[in-house]
Amino acid sequence: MEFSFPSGFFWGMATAAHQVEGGNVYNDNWVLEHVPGTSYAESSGDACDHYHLYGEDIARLAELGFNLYRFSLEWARIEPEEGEFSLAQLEHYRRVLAACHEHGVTPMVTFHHFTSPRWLAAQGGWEGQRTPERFARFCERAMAHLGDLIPQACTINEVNIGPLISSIVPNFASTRTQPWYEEAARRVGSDAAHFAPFLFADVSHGREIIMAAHHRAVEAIKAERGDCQVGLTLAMQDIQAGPGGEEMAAHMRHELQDVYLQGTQGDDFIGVQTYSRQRFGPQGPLPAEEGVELTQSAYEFWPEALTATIRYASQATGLPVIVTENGIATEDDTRRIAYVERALRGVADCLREGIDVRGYTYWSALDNFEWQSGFAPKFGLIAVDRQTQQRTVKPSARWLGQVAQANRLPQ
Ligand code: GCO
Repeated sequence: MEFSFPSGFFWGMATAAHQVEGGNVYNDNWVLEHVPGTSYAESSGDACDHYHLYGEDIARLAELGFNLYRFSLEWARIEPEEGEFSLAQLEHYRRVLAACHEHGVTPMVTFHHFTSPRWLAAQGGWEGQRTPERFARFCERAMAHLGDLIPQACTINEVNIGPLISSIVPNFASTRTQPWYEEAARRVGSDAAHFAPFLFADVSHGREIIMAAHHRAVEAIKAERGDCQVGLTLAMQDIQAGPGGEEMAAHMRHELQDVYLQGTQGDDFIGVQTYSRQRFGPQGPLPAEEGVELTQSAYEFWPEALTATIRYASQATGLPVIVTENGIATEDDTRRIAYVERALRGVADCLREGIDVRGYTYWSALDNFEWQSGFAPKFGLIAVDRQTQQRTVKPSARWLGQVAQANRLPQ
């Protein structure tokens, strides 16, 4: 069935600073990538050199028909030492924001997307009691310089990523006892017990700190610009019960989703990020079901997860939903189109049911640095030759751009 989206619907592409900019040498992740024996497949290096090529990337996105660009500010560039703010770097992001506005693209700015300055990591990172106040100070300074150009903001990307990873990756907690992790801790001037980059923070200390940081950030952003639409984003899976797994699935929904969704009161929207489903049995996570296609990141090809998570987030919070990330890692671009089309049919169903969905953002604009997996997984709508930094628009980008421009999903 053909479906017309509400007028003003956001059609976005997303990136994150560390995954595309290149040369982000001042943050904690750079250290993790560079210690001997690291579990990172490779260094982020020059990434997609988006730090210099943002102009052409934003122009291309607009030309393809998209009207929103979600990207993140790199805290470690803006505040490379505690309390030392770089006006030159703030000016860089002013130019990025201006490029969006010049092309009629709404910028959606993420203030924290996984990476943090080394000095923060040296002081307890995302288990440090003073981190919320330090993060709020950064948000305040960034907003003071950039706020007039920021209508939409995400405070923290995937507030629940730590517990999510440890619930599905066996022995993830033991990472912190590995020699390479200890060496990274030493390099930032800490020790393994106190070195807590965002992706490795222990949930028993981390959750309250992360949510406090979110609340302080909302205040700081709103104080500078009251009409800025602010929310957090959540890594959501359609959590399903396998045989006998009802209780475990309900427990995981509570731990990974509800406790965070409950902390969004007063926000302007909830950012839903979904890639797949996850089934649980009585003892824990179940492997992919036999016969279900796998993506490059070994997730089940399960675009219907988006419908389920939009409904879940909307019902739990009563807030408008923005899909801040949805996508697939694949070398086969026809599977990307198939995935997005099915996901969008689900968004259309949610809108028909009366759920206030404001936009759909595809992860990612570019083939980029996928954290520990390096550059192998291809999430991008646009391919990047990392020798020449030349971009190649994939058919999926044109397909989704046409849907965006028409604001309509064809039959
Ligand atoms: C996340 C992040 C992105 C990832 C994407 C694909 O959701 O983990 O926001 O940084 O690259 O999700 O795994």
